[in-house]
Amino acid sequence: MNARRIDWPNFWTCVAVVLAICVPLALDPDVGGAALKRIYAAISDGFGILYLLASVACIALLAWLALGRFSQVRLSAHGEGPEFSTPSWIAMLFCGGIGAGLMYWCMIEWTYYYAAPPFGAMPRSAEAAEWASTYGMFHWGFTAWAFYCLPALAIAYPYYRQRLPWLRFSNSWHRFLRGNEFGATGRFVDFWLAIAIIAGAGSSLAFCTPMIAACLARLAGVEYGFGMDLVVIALSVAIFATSVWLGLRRGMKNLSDVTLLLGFGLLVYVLLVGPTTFLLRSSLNGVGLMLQNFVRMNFWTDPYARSGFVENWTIFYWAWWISYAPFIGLFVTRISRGRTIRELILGMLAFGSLGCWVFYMVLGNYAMHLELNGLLPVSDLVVQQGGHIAILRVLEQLPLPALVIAVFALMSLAFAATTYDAAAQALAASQTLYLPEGEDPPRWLRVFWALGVGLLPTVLIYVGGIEVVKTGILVSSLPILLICLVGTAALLRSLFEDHAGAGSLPGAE
Ligand code: NM2
Repeated sequence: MNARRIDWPNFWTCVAVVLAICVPLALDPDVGGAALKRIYAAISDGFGILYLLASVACIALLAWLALGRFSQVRLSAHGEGPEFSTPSWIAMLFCGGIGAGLMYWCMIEWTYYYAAPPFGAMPRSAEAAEWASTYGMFHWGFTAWAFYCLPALAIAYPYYRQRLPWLRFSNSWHRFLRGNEFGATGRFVDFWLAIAIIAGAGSSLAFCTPMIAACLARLAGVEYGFGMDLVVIALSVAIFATSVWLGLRRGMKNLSDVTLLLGFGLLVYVLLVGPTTFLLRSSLNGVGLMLQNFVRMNFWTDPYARSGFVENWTIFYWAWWISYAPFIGLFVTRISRGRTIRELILGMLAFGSLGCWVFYMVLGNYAMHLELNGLLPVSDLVVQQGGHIAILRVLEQLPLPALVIAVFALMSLAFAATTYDAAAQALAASQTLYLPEGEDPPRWLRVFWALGVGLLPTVLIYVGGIEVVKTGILVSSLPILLICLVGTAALLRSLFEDHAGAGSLPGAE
């Protein structure tokens, strides 16, 4: 392997940043955890409005791009058509963008909103329940996928139209970097991609590890504890490290297909054996409420009551999607050659959202049904014993609980492994200079980052609490948000320059 191909300064800065955060946190969790909570409050209070403005601007811009004069521009150099069939492209979009984090949050997100609802509703009232079953879908809906879509376009457009020989996050700045892609600015952009992947993907692992561990402990008939968390981390890191080592990229792809099938199988099962009518009613109701209030929810800054709902939830979610966005953008670019701008936008926003919603509709509303009918105090379980235990108890209520828990745990484990496989690949690629098409970054680098992404959640779980995880996401996403603003400006400038003729139908050549 040619050592010169590795971007050593980028690599070592990343390692130093991860260690500088993890070591003090591990040594003094109390002080570190409290400091992180203060940082979260300061950023969400001071910069939160930026995230909300960005969400509104992003939706408006994508609507214009999908419907306006550039909608037919193709992401290919000579107007050639799509590389993958539409159904498999949609499945890849969804699988690539979503991981085990969805499995965790779809089950229990509503409990937080039921206890502390938005828009001044009474906690635990019928109105609170309405918002509770709606808001999760909003946080995993159009706006969220819009945050994925815009950076994807900004990376894919120069990559395909200018036929760039490398696929890096700094491609989105290509219009402004011309000729200096490997200078300090371009490298800084790629460096932040790495930090955001570690924070974003590490957080998914931090959320889902205790959940998988609790399920496995129940199946094995042992007590759940931190040791079990470590077993799960070791297991998921081992799965993706092995796949990286053996080059099982196809294997991982098949695994994610099987995972998706298992997931939808579980949804159909719960819909049929669960309270079918209630699930259908609450789902339809939730979608209606969200569509009706879509503008309000996007624009809601809560300036008078200052309940903290927006800072605690909406801004946290937007930050999480933003921190994942460049990483997903690189993946989406790889699979979207030949798609038009309109196809990419509508495909991501419509099918991405729909895929997330069905999990919230079935699993989230099923859990809520248990609480509303006095069958299981899910909200109390979340507060007292944590989301992972609450999820396990919810699954136990279904017929054939052992089978359901096994399927759920397997699925989450596979989701985690595929997400981290992609994360390790993207991290290693961002630190490899001059990566020719079709070639992978060095194997040791991929395995190293597979382990690196595992380290952060171990420390976060130890320090404890989702607040800490949320802070990591928020801090890492702020520079990404600013980088994406510049990337969007570059995209627009290139579009206007490349298709200057009035009334021209670009890409139709
Ligand atoms: N996002 C979609 O764990 C996951 O589901 C990965 C998380 C960014 C909130 C994606």
